Amino acid sequence: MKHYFNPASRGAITNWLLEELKVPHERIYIDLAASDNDTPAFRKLNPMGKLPVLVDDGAVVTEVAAICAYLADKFPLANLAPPSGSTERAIYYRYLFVTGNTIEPAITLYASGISHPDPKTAGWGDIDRVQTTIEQMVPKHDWVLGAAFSAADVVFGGLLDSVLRFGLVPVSPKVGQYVARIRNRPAYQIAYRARGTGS
Ligand SMILES: N[C@@H](CCC(=O)N[C@@H](CS)C(=O)NCC(=O)O)C(=O)O
Repeated sequence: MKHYFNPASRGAITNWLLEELKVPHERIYIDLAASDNDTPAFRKLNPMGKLPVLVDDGAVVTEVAAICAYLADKFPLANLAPPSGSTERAIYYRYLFVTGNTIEPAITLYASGISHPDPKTAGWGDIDRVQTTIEQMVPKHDWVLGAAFSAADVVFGGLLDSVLRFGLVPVSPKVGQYVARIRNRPAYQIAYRARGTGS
């Protein structure tokens, strides 16, 4: 299994999931400043030229949520994904998909000082609705599925961790406390120790 990664990219989130799972894999460092992601070989893997990318048994998986969901299912002993067809699985999917489809685009635009001219048509709506959604979806205690930590916390919590780190939008103390719980996880701390070192 190959993980194309840079610690200063969203690959830090998939790296954290790999650390939660403790599965052996080959880490391939992609230097974005040196345009390693612009090479024909890399573009063949991911025409978007973006990190992270996971290659496993000939399957190329891109997108943070897809990689995390795939790995959580592939290594069930770690209990990072609820059973298929369960109520918990429904909630789990919601967190996996809302993060990249809805929360991230709205926050990215907002942080760039742009508002979409037609938020009713744009799938991610507007920043006010997204902030309300974050506030409602962040758990008061524990994790998004209750006592059981899951890959949904890595995806959803991983984005909120970046939102706080870069001060992208104001958040409530409840969100801050959830991110503090995320940052307290041993696997998070090991994964993020690599951040900025290029290792
Ligand atoms: N939607 C993608 C976003 C990936 C992404 O934007 N990665 C950035 C780094 S954080 C990247 O590789 N940028 C390099 C580029 O666009 O040239 C995902 O969830 O994986």
